[in-house]
Amino acid sequence: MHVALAGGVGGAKLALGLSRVLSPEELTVVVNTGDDFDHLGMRICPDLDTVMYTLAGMANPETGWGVRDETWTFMDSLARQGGETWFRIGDRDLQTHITRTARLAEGASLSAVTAELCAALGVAHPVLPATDDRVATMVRVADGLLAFQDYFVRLQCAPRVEGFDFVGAETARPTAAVADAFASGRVDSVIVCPSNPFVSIGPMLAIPALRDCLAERTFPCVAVSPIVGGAALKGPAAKMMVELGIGPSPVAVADCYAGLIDGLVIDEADAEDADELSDSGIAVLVTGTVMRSDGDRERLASETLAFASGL
Ligand code: FO1
Repeated sequence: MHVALAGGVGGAKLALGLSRVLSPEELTVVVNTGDDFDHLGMRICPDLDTVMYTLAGMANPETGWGVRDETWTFMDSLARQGGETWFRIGDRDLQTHITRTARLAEGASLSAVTAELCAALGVAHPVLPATDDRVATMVRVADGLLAFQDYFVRLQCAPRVEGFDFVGAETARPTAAVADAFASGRVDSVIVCPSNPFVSIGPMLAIPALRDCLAERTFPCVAVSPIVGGAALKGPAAKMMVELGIGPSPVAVADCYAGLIDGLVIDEADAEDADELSDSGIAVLVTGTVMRSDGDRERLASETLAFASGL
């Protein structure tokens, strides 16, 4: 069995590629919950939904998040009534948040609700929240702390970041399904998807028992760099690295995962970083990592799996 750790849009793309070359018995996708928040009375779990919609073939191709062929009647009505519209929830997406919120209020765990939502959308591969406990990513800026979606969506990642806090992570436990997967002795490899190392993968690695699974691994763990040619394909990873004074480069990505990965997949545009990575003891695969088509996603998934199995 292979375990993929995934966050937002970039992570979901590789998770889709992996799901096309591995059966549901062969792949488990563990997803970040640090972005989750309560908004308009609903529990929103952006990364779980991005992975779920992507694997269901329903993701909005323009944004990567939300649902394709979306309509915005709910947002328009909300705007007319003077409601908060900085976080855009489409009509087709709305039902997911309502169902999740209602089931959580009934006492169901996030794991159970996620499994129900995935089953209803025909997603066969296990999509597991990293934890059923609340973990909230906070962004440290000059003025104090910003809740993640305030930073990411409302302020469009404009403030300069000084660091991150993952509130609740220290006492959070991996879900039973995640713990069972790692305890099964059946893990062939862990693939860290090309998600933002700080805010998509970081909150999961801040959960002590999950971090220990990687730190004490008996299987290969490889990451795919989300930084290509000094830029992030999507999102603020490169901007964050510059503001934190550590990059942006695949070497900086490897530093984020120090002691937790055996190999890094980097883009041909960053081939000159290969020697420095190898010298630091990280195996390197140089290939095309930009996923424009499903063919790209499958090829990168197959190459990453083959790379991991050779370590
Ligand atoms: N991202 C945005 O940039 N703007 C939005 O209005 C927005 C709404 C939204 C609604 C539901 C959902 O599941 C995701 C949504 N996202 C939006 C994406 C999301 O906030 C981020 O991509 C992730 O949290 C980062 O991985």
